[in-house]
Amino acid sequence: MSAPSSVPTVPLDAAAVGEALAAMRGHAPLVQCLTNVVVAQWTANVLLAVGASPSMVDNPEEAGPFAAVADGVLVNLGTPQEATVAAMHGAVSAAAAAGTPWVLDPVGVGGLAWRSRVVVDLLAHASPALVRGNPSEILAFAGGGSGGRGPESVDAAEDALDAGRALAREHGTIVAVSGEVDHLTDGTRLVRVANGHRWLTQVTGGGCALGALMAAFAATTDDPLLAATAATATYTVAAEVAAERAAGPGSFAVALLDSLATLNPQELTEKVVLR
Ligand code: ATP
Ligand code: TZP
Ligand code: MG
Ligand code: MG
Repeated sequence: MSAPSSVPTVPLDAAAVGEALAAMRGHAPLVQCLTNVVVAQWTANVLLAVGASPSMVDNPEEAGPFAAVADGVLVNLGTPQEATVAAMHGAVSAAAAAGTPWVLDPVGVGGLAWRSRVVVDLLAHASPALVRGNPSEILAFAGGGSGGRGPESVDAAEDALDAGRALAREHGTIVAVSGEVDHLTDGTRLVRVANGHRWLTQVTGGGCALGALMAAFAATTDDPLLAATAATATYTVAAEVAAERAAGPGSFAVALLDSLATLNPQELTEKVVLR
């Protein structure tokens, strides 16, 4: 496996990122979220604020039929139960049949055995368009690392880059590794997004909601690496704007919803830092 520094970086056009935001808002994609109980409301609020349409259809009877008509699907393993896992199988299977992009957030994978097997089983249906996780989750998913501390990472994004690149190639997907600088790769190309604010780590769902945003952009952007980049840029630039108005994590969370709603494509293009 080659060193992270050998991965070619693609300074994706900042203008294309702004255009992806405009396109996403123009379509207001219906995003089905099978996510964890901690972050469901926050995730729905983030999607609504940015201009997408969330629906948390996560029971085994309805998840499959709903995925057949949704524009994008998020599968987040944060608090899995047997019923929600059955719903995830139905949703992923139906999304694959419909050609609908699905995003996998393998929360806690590696450190917890049952959900690690769930991820392997879900991948048997089809590869996700995107995998979004913290560095420990990406390392564990690829078969390395020691697992995280519950849902939190104990590793740095750079240290998970080789694992992310290998995963992306193996599954034909985009892997997004979160951190102070987000690292996004399709296994060959690498995009770094250097926006954001540390308060995102002090609001629960800081990473989980980004997965939902990736599903919204994947539904309306042909290039999945651009979709991941535009979602990350939108979220992290809005976070920077919000932090200027906030006093701490609480007021920041409220301000972030405001800035997601008011962020315009031109401002996004001007403020995104792509490396
Ligand atoms: P964890 O599971 O460990 O909480 P996560 O990937 O779910 O990780 P966060 O670490 O909370 O979520 O990160 C969410 C987003 O916040 C990242 O994708 C990144 O854009 C941004 N971010 C994280 N840490 C920082 C930081 N120190 N400075 C600026 N932005 C950050
Ligand atoms: N426990 C299970 S899932 C979850 C917690 C606290 C939320 C994790 O959110 P994030 O986005 O990974 O910080
Ligand atoms: Mg977090
Ligand atoms: Mg997380």
